Amino acid sequence: MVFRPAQKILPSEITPKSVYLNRRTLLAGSAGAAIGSIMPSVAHSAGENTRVLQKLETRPSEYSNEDLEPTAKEYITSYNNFYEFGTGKEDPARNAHTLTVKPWSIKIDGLVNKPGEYAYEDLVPAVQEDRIYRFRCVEAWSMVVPWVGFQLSEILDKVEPLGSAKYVAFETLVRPEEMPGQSGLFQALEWPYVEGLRLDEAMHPLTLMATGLYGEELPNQNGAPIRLVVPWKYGFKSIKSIVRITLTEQEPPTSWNIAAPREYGFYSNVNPRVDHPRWSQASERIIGGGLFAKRKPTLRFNGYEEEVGDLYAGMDLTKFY
Ligand SMILES: Nc1nc2c(c(=O)[nH]1)N[C@H]1C(S)=C(S)[C@@H](COP(=O)(O)O)O[C@H]1N2
Ligand SMILES: [Mo]
Repeated sequence: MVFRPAQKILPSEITPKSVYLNRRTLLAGSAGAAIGSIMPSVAHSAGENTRVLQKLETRPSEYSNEDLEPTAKEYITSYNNFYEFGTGKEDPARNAHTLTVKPWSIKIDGLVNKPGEYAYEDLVPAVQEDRIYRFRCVEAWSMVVPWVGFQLSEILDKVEPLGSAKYVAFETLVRPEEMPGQSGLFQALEWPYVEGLRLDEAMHPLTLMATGLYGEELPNQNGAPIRLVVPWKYGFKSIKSIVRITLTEQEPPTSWNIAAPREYGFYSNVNPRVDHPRWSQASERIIGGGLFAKRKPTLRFNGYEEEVGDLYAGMDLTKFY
């Protein structure tokens, strides 16, 4: 069993706020010098993102990897992929403060009994769960993130998928006035950023809608106010700042598959045995592990094989990459 029983202590209580909020604490020691030199962006993120992140009401979860040490908040919030704000790892933390995240609503349509424009407040439960998950990017780096969220299945149960629904499609906001990566000459991807899951993957208890991390609301650069987290798949499946969810019969198009179909498939389950055409997926670099940290062997389904392996029984995972 991967998961230990839920504990009473929440991750937000384990790490004192001063440790994860205050950059100076990290930079005080000699290790801080190295952090500063490889991650010059940290200085920007704290000062310029002025949105006050509310503390969230949470409860423990049996699906949390309580045995894993979360990556420091400094790294989770300053080393990001969010191409709507630029392609550099430090761009989202520097640029995303301009995004308006309140009010927020999600349009839910397609093959459901109860389509509509749902206000954020109508979808997000008052008390959410603390879930520590591994997070593995297709670029072969990884973190451990203490998310706050609730199961996507709660939303799907509410809108009642029709029997013909086989897939769930997701869309990120398009708002070039507030998203510098969506304006200008160079556009890294087609907008909106789109992603999708098979309905059974979407209904799986590990599939999370995250609204926070480290016990507080999501910083904009991490996909505020609400994003998907699918811990056994490469990070690009975990689409940020979601404004639309559509139930479909056909497999929906996905952004990275459109951009480079040979390199990024629809499934994108973490798989150390199927290399990316341009690099190995056998091991990963641990973000925040220090300059001389050893690479960690990558786990099948990112360590969640016991929970999700059955979803892919009989499938050739080299073909369905
Ligand atoms: N809308 C949108 N969602 C996105 C991305 C993006 O560029 N735009 N990047 C993806 C990729 S490649 C990764 S690794 C994760 C990064 O999440 P994090 O910045 O919270 O670590 O977000 C994913 N979701
Ligand atoms: Mo990624």
